[in-house]
Amino acid sequence: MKKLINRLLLATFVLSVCTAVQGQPTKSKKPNIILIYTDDLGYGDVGCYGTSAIPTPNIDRLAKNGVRFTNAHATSATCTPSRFSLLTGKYAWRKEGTGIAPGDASLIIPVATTTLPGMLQKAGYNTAVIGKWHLGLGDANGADWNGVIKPGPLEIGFNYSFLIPATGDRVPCVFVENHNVVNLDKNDPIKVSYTGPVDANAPTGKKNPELLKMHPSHGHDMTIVNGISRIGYMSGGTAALWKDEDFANILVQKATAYITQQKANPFFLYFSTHDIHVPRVANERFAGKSGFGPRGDVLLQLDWTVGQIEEVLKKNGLLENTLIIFTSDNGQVIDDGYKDDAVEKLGNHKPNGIYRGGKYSAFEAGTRVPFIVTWKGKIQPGKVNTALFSQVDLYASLAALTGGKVEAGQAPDSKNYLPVLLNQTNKPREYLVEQSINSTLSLVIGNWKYIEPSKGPKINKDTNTELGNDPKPQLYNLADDPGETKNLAEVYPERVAEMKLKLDNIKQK
Ligand code: NG6
Ligand code: CA
Repeated sequence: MKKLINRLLLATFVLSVCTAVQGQPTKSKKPNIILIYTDDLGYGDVGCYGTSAIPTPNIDRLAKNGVRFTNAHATSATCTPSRFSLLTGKYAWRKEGTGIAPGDASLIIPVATTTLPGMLQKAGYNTAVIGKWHLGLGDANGADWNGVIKPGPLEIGFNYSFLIPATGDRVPCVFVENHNVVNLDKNDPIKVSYTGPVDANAPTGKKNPELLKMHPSHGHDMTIVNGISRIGYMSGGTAALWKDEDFANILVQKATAYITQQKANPFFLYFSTHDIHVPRVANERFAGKSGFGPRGDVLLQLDWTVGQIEEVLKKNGLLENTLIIFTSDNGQVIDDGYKDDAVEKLGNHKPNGIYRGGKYSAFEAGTRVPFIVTWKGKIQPGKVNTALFSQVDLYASLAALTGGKVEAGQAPDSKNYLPVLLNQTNKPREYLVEQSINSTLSLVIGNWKYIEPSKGPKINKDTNTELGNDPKPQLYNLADDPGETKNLAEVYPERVAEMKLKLDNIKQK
């Protein structure tokens, strides 16, 4: 009965949003949507998830004012495939070339796709991406960093973009606004290569460690920008080079400007923070403040960022009409390639919570991430939702919320779980697929998790992450054993066979 009432309430609510829109001229009645997509934030990195030693009051307030999910997942344990799935509603493992993208990759989302922002655009939204992109830019020849950089976000459904093109640790270390590098001096053109140095005389992290303010622990020993060596080689573009210390400030400024400008329209902002990815270089306001080294400092900075976004919404009177979703693209990692004291200063902070693995892994901490949703006056405050939920469902769920349309052939893996998103039910997804770095797939149904056999390595030695690979099938009961310590595959061979079959069918879909 309660369920039925909830459903009716939801139907009336969605209907009233939509009729208000159809009934003109109350265009702004459609809710704004802000998706705060953080980078490498672990399940336990946030105060309200119970195992963080680092205060995150602003993020915790989102949870206090909204709903906190305990079983929500990114689709993948790394960035590019998670973002691909989020924006297309399609599992990345269905498409070749969607693994971690090099900084000179071409746009990996075909321009014919109606993406999540594209769908919202058609439903009357102004759309923006601000922050980390990491989905490639340019055509098959790659991006023309010195000219018009396209196709990119503007060609796949965004009205505005301000990007860290790949990651903070990959060249080119410049911002791209819409189709152009910001502050580019035409007389100092940018050259980028991922195969070898573009300027044989230029210092690199490998040759010139004396020039570094942060040293690599693995990889990351190529071109030096701002005293930090990166992945890949670049030269030129000196006036355009970023300072890592400014990332959070600049992204907040851009988001504030966008929200303020668009306040009369329904808007969708995909706000993709650099924090807490490497290199972890906090602004001086946060550097040294956490007591947990740079990783803790950028976590404070991320929390500040979230507070700023809420503040600008409040200032513009938008909190009642804005759905805020806060989550991460994959789980935590401690040493991801720089000697930044993250291991040494971890102390009693538990970025994994009770889960095993981490970024890159098939174990739960690869994809189970913080997921918080607030909407003042619409979502009951202070609730916890235990439903199994996938970020791949944001596409269809947000379509349902906004009167948008999932067109035939688009978003094939996305299902409408709007009632879950708004915490009107905790009906779980029927099943969920997780993808690890080496594309080992896991299937979760209810409390059961099946990890398919894989010849991949057991451990990522560089990051010291258990990857969850095993040549034998694995089966875990996540209710009894959330830490995935007891492989029950030999105890329940029939369940293993069933889940294998189901996964094979999903793969072939
Ligand atoms: C890895 C990088 C790591 C990080 C990751 C992508 C090395 C040795 N490691 O290849 O530092 O950049 O790619 O992270 O280069 S993600 O969050 O964008 O997926
Ligand atoms: Ca990431």
